[in-house]
Amino acid sequence: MIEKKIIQAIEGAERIALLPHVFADGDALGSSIALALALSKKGKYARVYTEEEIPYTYDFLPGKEYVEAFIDQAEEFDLVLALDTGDLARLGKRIKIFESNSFTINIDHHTTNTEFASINLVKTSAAATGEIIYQLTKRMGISLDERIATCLYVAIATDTGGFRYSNTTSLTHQITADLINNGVDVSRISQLVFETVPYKKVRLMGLAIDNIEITEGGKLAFITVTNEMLKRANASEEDCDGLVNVARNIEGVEVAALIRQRSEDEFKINFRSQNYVDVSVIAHRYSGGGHKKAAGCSMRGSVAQIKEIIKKDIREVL
Ligand SMILES: [Mn+2]
Repeated sequence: MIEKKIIQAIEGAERIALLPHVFADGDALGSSIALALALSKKGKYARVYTEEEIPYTYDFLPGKEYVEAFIDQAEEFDLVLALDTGDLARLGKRIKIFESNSFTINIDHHTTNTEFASINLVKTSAAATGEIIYQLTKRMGISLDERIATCLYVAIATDTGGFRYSNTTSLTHQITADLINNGVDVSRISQLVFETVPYKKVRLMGLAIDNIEITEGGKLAFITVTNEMLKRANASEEDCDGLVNVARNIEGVEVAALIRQRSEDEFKINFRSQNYVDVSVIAHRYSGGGHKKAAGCSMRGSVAQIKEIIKKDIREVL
Protein backbone atom coordinates (compact mmCIF):
# COMPACT_ATOMS: atom_id res chain seq x y z
CA MET A 1 0.00 0.00 0.00
CA ILE A 2 1.60 3.24 -1.18
CA GLU A 3 -0.21 5.40 1.40
CA LYS A 4 1.11 3.22 4.21
CA LYS A 5 4.69 3.59 2.96
CA ILE A 6 4.27 7.35 2.76
CA ILE A 7 2.92 7.54 6.29
CA GLN A 8 5.83 5.43 7.53
CA ALA A 9 8.31 7.71 5.79
CA ILE A 10 6.64 10.79 7.27
CA GLU A 11 6.58 9.27 10.74
CA GLY A 12 10.26 8.42 10.50
CA ALA A 13 11.22 11.96 9.48
CA GLU A 14 11.69 15.02 11.65
CA ARG A 15 12.28 17.75 9.10
CA ILE A 16 10.10 17.73 6.00
CA ALA A 17 10.21 19.99 2.93
CA LEU A 18 7.14 20.41 0.73
CA LEU A 19 7.44 21.55 -2.88
CA PRO A 20 4.45 22.68 -4.96
CA HIS A 21 4.94 23.21 -8.70
CA VAL A 22 6.29 26.43 -10.24
CA PHE A 23 3.70 29.22 -10.54
CA ALA A 24 1.88 27.49 -7.71
CA ASP A 25 -1.90 27.58 -8.10
CA GLY A 26 -4.64 27.09 -5.52
CA ASP A 27 -4.27 23.32 -5.46
CA ALA A 28 -0.47 23.30 -5.29
CA LEU A 29 -0.37 25.91 -2.53
CA GLY A 30 -3.47 24.80 -0.66
CA SER A 31 -2.45 21.16 -0.48
CA SER A 32 1.16 21.98 0.45
CA ILE A 33 0.22 24.40 3.23
CA ALA A 34 -2.51 22.06 4.49
CA LEU A 35 0.04 19.26 4.76
CA ALA A 36 2.54 21.56 6.50
CA LEU A 37 -0.13 22.51 9.04
CA ALA A 38 -1.10 18.86 9.53
CA LEU A 39 2.51 17.72 9.93
CA SER A 40 3.27 20.41 12.48
CA LYS A 41 0.29 19.16 14.47
CA LYS A 42 2.13 15.86 14.58
CA GLY A 43 5.19 17.60 15.97
CA LYS A 44 7.11 17.65 12.70
CA TYR A 45 9.11 20.56 11.37
CA ALA A 46 7.66 21.35 7.93
CA ARG A 47 8.48 24.07 5.40
CA VAL A 48 6.85 24.83 2.03
CA TYR A 49 9.25 26.15 -0.59
CA THR A 50 7.69 27.96 -3.53
CA GLU A 51 9.46 29.07 -6.69
CA GLU A 52 7.89 32.54 -6.63
CA GLU A 53 6.24 34.71 -3.97
CA ILE A 54 2.66 33.65 -3.15
CA PRO A 55 0.26 35.17 -5.74
CA TYR A 56 -1.98 37.88 -4.24
CA THR A 57 -5.08 35.73 -4.78
CA TYR A 58 -3.79 33.25 -2.19
CA ASP A 59 -2.24 35.72 0.18
CA PHE A 60 -5.08 35.16 2.66
CA LEU A 61 -4.32 31.44 3.10
CA PRO A 62 -3.92 30.51 6.74
CA GLY A 63 -0.55 28.92 7.44
CA LYS A 64 1.37 30.97 4.91
CA GLU A 65 4.02 31.47 7.60
CA TYR A 66 5.12 27.96 6.63
CA VAL A 67 5.89 29.20 3.12
CA GLU A 68 9.15 30.57 1.87
CA ALA A 69 10.00 31.62 -1.66
CA PHE A 70 13.14 29.70 -2.62
CA ILE A 71 16.11 31.93 -3.25
CA ASP A 72 19.00 29.54 -3.63
CA GLN A 73 19.60 27.99 -0.28
CA ALA A 74 17.31 25.77 1.74
CA GLU A 75 17.70 24.17 5.14
CA GLU A 76 18.53 20.50 5.55
CA PHE A 77 15.65 18.07 5.50
CA ASP A 78 15.28 14.36 5.92
CA LEU A 79 12.25 14.01 3.68
CA VAL A 80 11.16 15.94 0.60
CA LEU A 81 7.70 15.81 -0.97
CA ALA A 82 6.64 17.23 -4.34
CA LEU A 83 2.95 18.08 -4.51
CA ASP A 84 0.71 18.56 -7.56
CA THR A 85 3.87 18.36 -9.67
CA GLY A 86 3.71 16.34 -12.90
CA ASP A 87 7.43 16.15 -13.60
CA LEU A 88 10.80 17.31 -12.29
CA ALA A 89 10.94 20.36 -14.59
CA ARG A 90 7.90 21.70 -12.72
CA LEU A 91 10.09 22.07 -9.64
CA GLY A 92 12.15 24.80 -11.30
CA LYS A 93 15.24 25.81 -9.32
CA ARG A 94 13.99 23.85 -6.31
CA ILE A 95 15.06 20.66 -8.01
CA LYS A 96 18.19 21.30 -5.91
CA ILE A 97 16.22 20.66 -2.73
CA PHE A 98 14.55 17.61 -4.24
CA GLU A 99 17.73 16.03 -5.55
CA SER A 100 19.75 16.68 -2.41
CA ASN A 101 17.53 14.13 -0.73
CA SER A 102 17.93 10.45 -1.51
CA PHE A 103 14.42 9.60 -0.36
CA THR A 104 11.57 11.51 -2.02
CA ILE A 105 7.79 11.39 -2.33
CA ASN A 106 5.58 12.55 -5.20
CA ILE A 107 1.87 13.16 -4.52
CA ASP A 108 -0.12 14.21 -7.56
CA HIS A 109 -3.18 13.73 -9.77
CA HIS A 110 -1.86 14.67 -13.25
CA THR A 111 -2.27 11.93 -15.88
CA THR A 112 1.10 12.97 -17.34
CA ASN A 113 2.96 12.40 -14.05
CA THR A 114 6.36 10.82 -14.69
CA GLU A 115 6.65 9.06 -11.30
CA PHE A 116 9.99 10.70 -10.57
CA ALA A 117 10.28 10.04 -6.81
CA SER A 118 11.18 7.13 -4.55
CA ILE A 119 7.49 6.76 -3.70
CA ASN A 120 4.82 7.96 -6.11
CA LEU A 121 1.21 8.43 -5.11
CA VAL A 122 -0.48 9.48 -8.34
CA LYS A 123 -4.27 9.34 -8.25
CA THR A 124 -5.57 10.54 -11.58
CA SER A 125 -9.15 10.11 -10.41
CA ALA A 126 -8.66 12.77 -7.75
CA ALA A 127 -10.05 16.17 -8.73
CA ALA A 128 -7.22 17.87 -6.88
CA THR A 129 -4.07 16.98 -4.97
CA GLY A 130 -5.99 18.47 -2.06
CA GLU A 131 -8.29 15.43 -2.11
CA ILE A 132 -5.31 13.09 -1.75
CA ILE A 133 -3.87 15.18 1.09
CA TYR A 134 -7.26 15.11 2.81
CA GLN A 135 -7.28 11.31 2.70
CA LEU A 136 -3.68 11.09 3.82
CA THR A 137 -4.19 13.32 6.86
CA LYS A 138 -7.26 11.27 7.81
CA ARG A 139 -5.21 8.09 7.59
CA MET A 140 -2.50 9.64 9.73
CA GLY A 141 -5.14 10.35 12.36
CA ILE A 142 -4.61 14.09 12.20
CA SER A 143 -7.81 15.96 13.03
CA LEU A 144 -8.93 18.73 10.71
CA ASP A 145 -9.18 22.29 11.95
CA GLU A 146 -10.36 25.48 10.32
CA ARG A 147 -6.94 26.33 8.89
CA ILE A 148 -6.27 22.92 7.33
CA ALA A 149 -9.86 22.70 6.07
CA THR A 150 -9.64 26.15 4.48
CA CYS A 151 -6.41 25.31 2.62
CA LEU A 152 -7.84 22.02 1.36
CA TYR A 153 -11.07 23.73 0.36
CA VAL A 154 -9.12 26.26 -1.71
CA ALA A 155 -7.15 23.41 -3.32
CA ILE A 156 -10.28 21.53 -4.34
CA ALA A 157 -12.45 24.52 -5.22
CA THR A 158 -9.83 25.99 -7.57
CA ASP A 159 -8.93 22.76 -9.38
CA THR A 160 -12.60 22.00 -10.01
CA GLY A 161 -13.34 25.57 -11.16
CA GLY A 162 -15.68 26.01 -8.23
CA PHE A 163 -17.06 22.44 -8.50
CA ARG A 164 -18.03 22.92 -12.14
CA TYR A 165 -15.49 20.82 -14.07
CA SER A 166 -15.98 17.18 -15.03
CA ASN A 167 -13.33 16.09 -12.49
CA THR A 168 -15.84 16.94 -9.74
CA THR A 169 -17.16 13.70 -8.24
CA SER A 170 -19.48 12.76 -5.42
CA LEU A 171 -16.34 12.04 -3.38
CA THR A 172 -15.21 15.62 -4.07
CA HIS A 173 -18.43 16.84 -2.52
CA GLN A 174 -18.22 14.40 0.40
CA ILE A 175 -14.71 15.60 1.22
CA THR A 176 -15.78 19.21 0.82
CA ALA A 177 -18.76 18.67 3.11
CA ASP A 178 -16.37 17.49 5.81
CA LEU A 179 -14.16 20.54 5.22
CA ILE A 180 -17.15 22.86 5.58
CA ASN A 181 -18.12 21.05 8.80
CA ASN A 182 -14.67 21.97 10.04
CA GLY A 183 -15.21 25.67 9.69
CA VAL A 184 -14.61 26.80 6.09
CA ASP A 185 -16.23 30.16 5.41
CA VAL A 186 -17.48 29.33 1.91
CA SER A 187 -18.76 32.74 0.88
CA ARG A 188 -15.68 34.60 2.10
CA ILE A 189 -13.29 32.17 0.40
CA SER A 190 -15.30 32.20 -2.85
CA GLN A 191 -15.21 35.96 -2.94
CA LEU A 192 -11.45 36.08 -2.34
CA VAL A 193 -10.58 33.31 -4.78
CA PHE A 194 -13.11 33.67 -7.60
CA GLU A 195 -14.54 37.16 -7.54
CA THR A 196 -12.15 39.82 -6.29
CA VAL A 197 -10.07 41.14 -9.20
CA PRO A 198 -7.46 43.91 -9.09
CA TYR A 199 -8.04 46.72 -11.56
CA LYS A 200 -4.77 46.02 -13.43
CA LYS A 201 -6.07 42.55 -14.24
CA VAL A 202 -9.31 43.97 -15.63
CA ARG A 203 -7.24 46.29 -17.84
CA LEU A 204 -5.14 43.36 -19.06
CA MET A 205 -8.31 41.38 -19.76
CA GLY A 206 -9.56 44.26 -21.89
CA LEU A 207 -6.39 44.28 -23.99
CA ALA A 208 -6.36 40.49 -24.31
CA ILE A 209 -10.04 40.21 -25.20
CA ASP A 210 -9.47 42.79 -27.91
CA ASN A 211 -7.04 40.47 -29.72
CA ILE A 212 -8.98 37.19 -29.46
CA GLU A 213 -8.79 35.35 -32.76
CA ILE A 214 -11.29 32.68 -33.64
CA THR A 215 -10.49 30.17 -36.33
CA GLU A 216 -11.17 26.60 -37.52
CA GLY A 217 -14.85 27.29 -38.06
CA GLY A 218 -15.23 28.85 -34.64
CA LYS A 219 -13.80 25.90 -32.73
CA LEU A 220 -10.35 27.25 -31.91
CA ALA A 221 -9.76 30.53 -30.07
CA PHE A 222 -6.44 32.25 -29.46
CA ILE A 223 -5.89 34.87 -26.80
CA THR A 224 -2.48 36.50 -26.65
CA VAL A 225 -0.66 38.41 -23.92
CA THR A 226 2.58 40.13 -24.89
CA ASN A 227 5.04 41.84 -22.56
CA GLU A 228 3.99 45.11 -24.15
CA MET A 229 0.39 44.46 -23.05
CA LEU A 230 1.47 43.58 -19.52
CA LYS A 231 3.37 46.85 -19.40
CA ARG A 232 0.44 48.88 -20.71
CA ALA A 233 -1.90 47.38 -18.13
CA ASN A 234 0.75 47.61 -15.40
CA ALA A 235 0.00 43.92 -14.89
CA SER A 236 2.19 40.87 -14.27
CA GLU A 237 2.34 37.12 -14.89
CA GLU A 238 -0.20 36.28 -12.20
CA ASP A 239 -2.79 38.56 -13.81
CA CYS A 240 -2.93 36.16 -16.78
CA ASP A 241 -4.51 33.56 -14.54
CA GLY A 242 -7.91 32.47 -15.84
CA LEU A 243 -7.65 34.51 -19.04
CA VAL A 244 -7.69 31.39 -21.20
CA ASN A 245 -11.16 30.55 -19.87
CA VAL A 246 -12.53 33.76 -21.36
CA ALA A 247 -11.61 32.39 -24.79
CA ARG A 248 -12.73 28.84 -24.04
CA ASN A 249 -16.15 29.97 -22.88
CA ILE A 250 -17.02 31.59 -26.19
CA GLU A 251 -19.98 29.80 -27.70
CA GLY A 252 -18.90 27.09 -30.16
CA VAL A 253 -15.24 27.08 -29.09
CA GLU A 254 -13.81 23.63 -28.33
CA VAL A 255 -10.16 24.55 -27.75
CA ALA A 256 -8.68 27.79 -26.45
CA ALA A 257 -4.99 28.64 -26.33
CA LEU A 258 -3.52 31.46 -24.28
CA ILE A 259 -0.22 32.52 -25.83
CA ARG A 260 1.78 34.33 -23.17
CA GLN A 261 5.10 35.97 -23.93
CA ARG A 262 7.99 35.06 -21.65
CA SER A 263 10.91 36.59 -23.53
CA GLU A 264 11.46 37.96 -27.04
CA ASP A 265 10.71 34.67 -28.85
CA GLU A 266 9.68 32.39 -26.02
CA PHE A 267 6.01 31.81 -25.20
CA LYS A 268 4.08 29.79 -22.69
CA ILE A 269 0.93 28.19 -24.08
CA ASN A 270 -2.05 27.32 -21.91
CA PHE A 271 -4.61 25.03 -23.53
CA ARG A 272 -8.18 24.50 -22.44
CA SER A 273 -10.74 22.28 -24.11
CA GLN A 274 -14.46 22.29 -23.66
CA ASN A 275 -15.64 18.74 -24.33
CA TYR A 276 -13.76 16.14 -26.34
CA VAL A 277 -10.26 17.30 -27.33
CA ASP A 278 -7.43 15.95 -25.13
CA VAL A 279 -5.12 18.95 -24.98
CA SER A 280 -2.56 17.15 -22.80
CA VAL A 281 -1.59 15.14 -25.90
CA ILE A 282 -0.76 18.34 -27.79
CA ALA A 283 1.09 19.91 -24.84
CA HIS A 284 3.06 16.70 -24.44
CA ARG A 285 4.32 17.00 -28.02
CA TYR A 286 6.17 20.16 -26.96
CA SER A 287 7.52 18.75 -23.68
CA GLY A 288 4.61 20.10 -21.68
CA GLY A 289 1.89 18.30 -19.77
CA GLY A 290 -1.34 18.54 -17.87
CA HIS A 291 -4.83 17.14 -17.95
CA LYS A 292 -7.26 16.27 -20.74
CA LYS A 293 -9.01 19.63 -20.57
CA ALA A 294 -6.21 21.82 -19.21
CA ALA A 295 -2.58 21.59 -20.28
CA GLY A 296 0.41 23.75 -21.07
CA CYS A 297 3.79 23.90 -22.75
CA SER A 298 6.43 26.34 -23.97
CA MET A 299 7.17 27.20 -27.59
CA ARG A 300 9.64 29.37 -29.48
CA GLY A 301 8.98 31.58 -32.47
CA SER A 302 6.73 34.50 -33.29
CA VAL A 303 3.07 34.65 -32.25
CA ALA A 304 2.07 34.07 -35.90
CA GLN A 305 4.34 31.02 -36.22
CA ILE A 306 3.08 29.53 -32.97
CA LYS A 307 -0.54 30.03 -34.02
CA GLU A 308 0.15 28.18 -37.29
CA ILE A 309 1.70 25.22 -35.46
CA ILE A 310 -1.21 25.02 -33.02
CA LYS A 311 -3.80 25.32 -35.80
CA LYS A 312 -2.21 22.37 -37.56
CA ASP A 313 -2.19 20.24 -34.39
CA ILE A 314 -5.73 21.15 -33.45
CA ARG A 315 -7.08 20.54 -36.96
CA GLU A 316 -6.08 16.88 -36.59
CA VAL A 317 -8.18 16.41 -33.46
CA LEU A 318 -11.22 18.58 -34.10
MN1 LIG B 1 -3.87 20.11 -9.14
